[in-house]
Amino acid sequence: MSYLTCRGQTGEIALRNVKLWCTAVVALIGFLKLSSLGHAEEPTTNPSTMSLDSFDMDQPGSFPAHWGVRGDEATAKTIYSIAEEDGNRFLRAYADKQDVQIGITRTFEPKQFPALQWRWRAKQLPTGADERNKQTNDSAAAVYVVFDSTTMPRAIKYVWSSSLPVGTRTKSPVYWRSYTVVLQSGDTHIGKWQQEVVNFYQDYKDIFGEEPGQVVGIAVLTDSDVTKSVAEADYDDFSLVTAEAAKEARTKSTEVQPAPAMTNSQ
Ligand SMILES: [Ca+2]
Ligand SMILES: [Ca+2]
Repeated sequence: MSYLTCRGQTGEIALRNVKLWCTAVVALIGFLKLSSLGHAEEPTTNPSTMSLDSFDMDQPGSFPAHWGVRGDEATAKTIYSIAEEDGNRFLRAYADKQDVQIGITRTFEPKQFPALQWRWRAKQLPTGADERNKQTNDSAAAVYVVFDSTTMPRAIKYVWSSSLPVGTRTKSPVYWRSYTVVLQSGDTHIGKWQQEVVNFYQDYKDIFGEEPGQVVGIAVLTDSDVTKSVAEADYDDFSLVTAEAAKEARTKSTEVQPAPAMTNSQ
């Protein structure tokens, strides 16, 4: 049985001129949009951060332009769409007994940008979910950092868990090369934007006991299929950051308000 099948498509812009569309059996990313780290949706003058996506250039109601789908594309489009509040656009996910992952590919050395920051807001927790067991492995929100390979990647899955305590680290019950790390738990902060920053480089070394290879992508998943419930969450402002910038970010409050939109023009 073939582990991975791919089909190529024409890319939409020069820096993303090769786009491979992959379907993996159990791999954590089945999407692949090749691009250099040098590409970011928005240019930044701050070398300590590299914006991956703020969604501010996407049309409300649309599927996020720079993201690929693992699994059924039509289903993904019913789960993930751009929403707008107070002039800020962000990624909204609403999964009704569904489980489809979407992601964005950036290939780079993790020592260069060892940390990822974003903000998220769980709005509905999948009922009875517990990421330790296959039968209950759903999360209101999850952000993956995918390493080493697109065919047999290792991954760290940062979750907003329905039930597991913050700080829990557990091996995935469905994919042996992935570990789950709990950043938020239950309804303590539900409905409120939470700022996160993770040093995935250090987490990789702690979890897998060796130096990572290249990062190959970032993915998100809001899922509720095995608990047959509903999961709902919003995501925004994904950026890569240097270790120094991540240290500064950690000292800030975890509860944040949406940033003003960069622009409303398209
Ligand atoms: Ca935004
Ligand atoms: Ca699931």
